[in-house]
Amino acid sequence: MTTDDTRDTEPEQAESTTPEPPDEGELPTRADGSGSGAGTSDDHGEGFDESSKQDQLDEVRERAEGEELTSDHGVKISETDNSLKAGERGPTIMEDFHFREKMTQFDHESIPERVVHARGTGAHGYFQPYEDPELGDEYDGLEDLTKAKVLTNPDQKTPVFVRFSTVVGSRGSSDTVRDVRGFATKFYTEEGNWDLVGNNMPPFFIQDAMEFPDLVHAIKPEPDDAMPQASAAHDTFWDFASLKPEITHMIMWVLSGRALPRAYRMMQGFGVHTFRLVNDEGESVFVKFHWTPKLGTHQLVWDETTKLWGKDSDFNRKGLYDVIEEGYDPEWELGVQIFDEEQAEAFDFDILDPTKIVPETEVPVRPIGKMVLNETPDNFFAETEQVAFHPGNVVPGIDFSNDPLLQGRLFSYQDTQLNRFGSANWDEIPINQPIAERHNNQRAGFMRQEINEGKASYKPNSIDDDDPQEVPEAEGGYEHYAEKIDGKKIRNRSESFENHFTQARLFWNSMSEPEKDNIVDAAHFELGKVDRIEIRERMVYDLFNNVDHEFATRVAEGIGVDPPEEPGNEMPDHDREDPSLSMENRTPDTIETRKIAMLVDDGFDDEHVSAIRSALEEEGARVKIISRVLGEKSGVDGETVEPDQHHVAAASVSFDAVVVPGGSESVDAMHQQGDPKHFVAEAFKHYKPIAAIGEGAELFETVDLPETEIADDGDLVSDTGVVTCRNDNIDDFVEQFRDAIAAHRHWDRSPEAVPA
Ligand code: HDE
Repeated sequence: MTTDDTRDTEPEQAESTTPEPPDEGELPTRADGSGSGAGTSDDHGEGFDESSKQDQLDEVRERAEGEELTSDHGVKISETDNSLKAGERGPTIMEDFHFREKMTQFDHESIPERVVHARGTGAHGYFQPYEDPELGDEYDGLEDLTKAKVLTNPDQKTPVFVRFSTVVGSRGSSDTVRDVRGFATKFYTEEGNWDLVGNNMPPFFIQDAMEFPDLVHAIKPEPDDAMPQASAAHDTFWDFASLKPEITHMIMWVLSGRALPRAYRMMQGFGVHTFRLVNDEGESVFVKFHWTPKLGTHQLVWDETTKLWGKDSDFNRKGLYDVIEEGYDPEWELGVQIFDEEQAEAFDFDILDPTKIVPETEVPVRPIGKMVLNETPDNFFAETEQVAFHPGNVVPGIDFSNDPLLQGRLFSYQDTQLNRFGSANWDEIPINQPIAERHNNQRAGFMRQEINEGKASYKPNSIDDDDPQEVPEAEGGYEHYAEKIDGKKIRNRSESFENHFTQARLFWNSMSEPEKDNIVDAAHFELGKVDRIEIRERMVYDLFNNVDHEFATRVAEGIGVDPPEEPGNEMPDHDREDPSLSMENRTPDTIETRKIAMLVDDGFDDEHVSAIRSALEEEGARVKIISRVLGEKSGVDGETVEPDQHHVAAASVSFDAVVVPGGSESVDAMHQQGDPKHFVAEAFKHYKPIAAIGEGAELFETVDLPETEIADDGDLVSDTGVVTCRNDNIDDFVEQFRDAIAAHRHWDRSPEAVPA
């Protein structure tokens, strides 16, 4: 977001028919477009709505435009480039308060980065439950299951701030590393803040919070040489992993394309742990939270990610920022899996074990609402860096399970904020403040902002009428679910946490062949970086061979380990699959927000350029013109275009697809340049849709795309996502290209021989 003036309006819409977020008061529809609703009355507190958080932040926003320079204490400053000296060439004088203040502020302007999830990016938006019963017969709302209004009142848009992150890398590391992604949402609900601090993968590495420091020490850069940065591909991580069979399921996810998300807006999110919902009667069911992106769940490929480290290392951060600023507001559907004690008992895993998922084949995901991110922060430090999440922030109707990982997190997050902010008053930082009113006797500490009036800061008190008053549960006071617990104090792990391979195998079975290939390739890279052979052997024999024998054999063959002769003793005897696990089944038919490179030079075919651009933009794609140098380019019929980027700065890895329009002069010029040919070859190598029309198709012939048919005169050919056209039918050409873009990646290619 940029100025105060534009804050209350929607970001400027791109020149396209990009769907706009619903107007204030409009009821939400399903992320897939179904459902609608008629307006109903708002029974919530007066003035609480989607913009409540922004209104609150407005009070502390500061803009220096047109203002005078002052010290922190309001004294006008006459000169800020030269320190005060004893004589023109003499030493600096201590009394220079402006120098001292400026330098002290600078010396202290960094705070400790997060020990994990240091690199991230954030955005504002809102969450709104769907209107009951627009989702079909099955849906009957959650009112009977939870008293949390944030999840049940379709008239309520609750403001949110979401921070996405990588886990392992430090604050300045690259975005596209192989890693889990954090997906943390702060809901500023009318009943207080609720933080859903999740990841983009539903299981976790370990089963008990006690193991977290070990996991993180193992995966972070090694302690002696501080290498490698932002990567698991080193001995200590795989040493730890190979000795912890419970990690196997998560390892399968981390080796898959899930760890290389195309964009934050194309990523699922999961609450990971089992939580509880609690209703007005104090009854409880278990719940797992799922975020499903409207734009599909998509991945990058490994070679592409490594190039992005250098060419576009802010790729995911920039991706989120750009789409919101350009007016395409990313959207997710919130879904829940609900199950009770009895169902939980019947599963072949323990619902308290965070290395397990509840397969969607067992309990379907029930959609309950949508989240839209529609505003970028004004200040990265004040908002994205200082936002502080805590899974212990829950509201009435949402409660914890006994998952030992979750229980440990309830301590760690508060503690970590003390380290980051040096004060228990981190909740007073504007981005962390609830919108709900708060009154209590915690009134002091470092950097206290609020001025609490009154004499009594204790309870009970008679001096101030015993205020602030406790609130009975029936009137909205938080009450923990009264779970009956009867047990011995014991440092132990439940036997029900022991099944380590069933779901790892379920995941492997559910992958398409290209996804399996990706997993094997990833294992070759990761374990190929491990020096110690015994670690590589343990991974193959003790873990992978208990998932799938063929998988273990394929991994072994690439990393100098003798392939196992027999399947492992613990390999589960099942061939179950869960289609929801494969990203290939999460590809909706849309090209919205995809970034398309159009390669041109002077003498391009005007009709091609305008027809392709308008047709794709009409469906919400973002077309960018790329040329050898910046500055106006002219078409044969006199149209001009202003390139968005030039070859020295642009790379195919930053785009989803590439198209080369005709125009003999333009294409001849590109024949003389290496960059456009490399651009096309590299996009092909990364399985992206590529298209060329008219003379543009000649460029594809020069590039020599293996086993791919290119259109002859009079033809239109679409072959494994390569669309070429040598006739006048531009409409059909664009349609084929559009479908190829919607498919995202074309795995049925053989790009191995492409020199890119
Ligand atoms: Fe975190 N985690 N975590 N984690 N985590 C942190 O808190 C921790 C876990 C997650 O954008 C830290 O404020 C422990 C699971 C996200 O600001 C820290 C354990 C899941 C973020 C911490 C876990 C997560 C964090 C570091 C095992 C998915 C970034 C900075 C018991 C459900 C939030 C901070 C943001 C951040 C501890 C495991 C997600 C140290 C002890 C499981 C998305 O408190």
